[in-house]
Amino acid sequence: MIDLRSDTITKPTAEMRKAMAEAEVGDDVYGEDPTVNLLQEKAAEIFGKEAALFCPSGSMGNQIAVKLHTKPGEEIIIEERGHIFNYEMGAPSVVAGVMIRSVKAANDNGMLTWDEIEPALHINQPYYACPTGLICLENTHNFGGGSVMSAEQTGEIYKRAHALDLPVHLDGARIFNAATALNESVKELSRHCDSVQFCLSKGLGAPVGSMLLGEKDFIEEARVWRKRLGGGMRQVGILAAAGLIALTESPKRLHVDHENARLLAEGVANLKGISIAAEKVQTNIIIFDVSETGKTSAEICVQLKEQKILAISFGNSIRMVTHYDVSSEDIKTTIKKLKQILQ
Ligand code: TLP
Repeated sequence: MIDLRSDTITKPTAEMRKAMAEAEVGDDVYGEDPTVNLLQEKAAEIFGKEAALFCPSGSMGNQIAVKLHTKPGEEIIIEERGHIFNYEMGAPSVVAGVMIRSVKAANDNGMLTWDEIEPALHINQPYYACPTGLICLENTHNFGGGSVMSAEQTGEIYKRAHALDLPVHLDGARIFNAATALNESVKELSRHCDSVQFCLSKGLGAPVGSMLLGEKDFIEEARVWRKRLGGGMRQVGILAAAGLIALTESPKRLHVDHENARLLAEGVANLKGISIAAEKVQTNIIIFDVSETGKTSAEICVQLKEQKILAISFGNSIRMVTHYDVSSEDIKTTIKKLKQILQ
């Protein structure tokens, strides 16, 4: 199978499995797992944040952040295609008791500007308006096609938000991909946010885990909420050991995934009925519209599966994600098979 459904499907490398087998462990609920502690210290150092918390998933990291930054009855602002809004099963309303005010970015890459955010805010409004409590950004923007937001763009939003006492949370599930594409450090890209979540288990290849980072007090409180949500893990150094390799080694090769994604985008852009601006593909995600092919996206995905290629369909589009288990040969095969299906 050539599995292009997501970079979440990556399997741990031999090096990760060895480190997992040999990991020193302790009870992390008591804060006594040395490998988890090392991972948290290392992540905080790399991101230039005071502290970090190892979470079971990106969703949990995001939801703890939303909970801690807001009060029930408030609104959070997020781009219309944002993951926290669409793919976390309404958790902001369940966990934090907040509503979501989504804003559609004019740019189809999903990146919001302050001019788009500002009219959606409820600040200093009459008491019966629902007050804004948080702005959530996403970098890379998954359903914006893996698009990237520069430190300047984030900085502008952060500066304006802070002038209004509004915190900013960054869903940086794939922030290392953004850093690679922009040739920028993750520290710089997450400087302008009060908290950031990134995933070890996507393109970085760890089997499980995400990190939530922020100020020391925020992370102490996040530890309480992680446990409350059932995310207190015990001898979890076996997972943190893989996470340490993901954090320090895997970013070095992400450019290969980006090259493969570009190759794939250029290949499919030439196929009849497919619409994608290949030159806009910046990281490891490509999303293309198939409405002019005469087939639905679901039909195409079924036919791809018969050819041992997996992709995800939604609406009129198909998403394909490159990762280290996909080679440039696999990309060529995918383009060839897709061409046959569309003929
Ligand atoms: N994204 C998954 C699916 O849920 C869509 C994927 O295959 O891309 N933030 C962003 C931007 C994400 O893309 C994801 C996962 C998450 C958060 C949640 O991470 P997990 O799956 O660890 O809860």
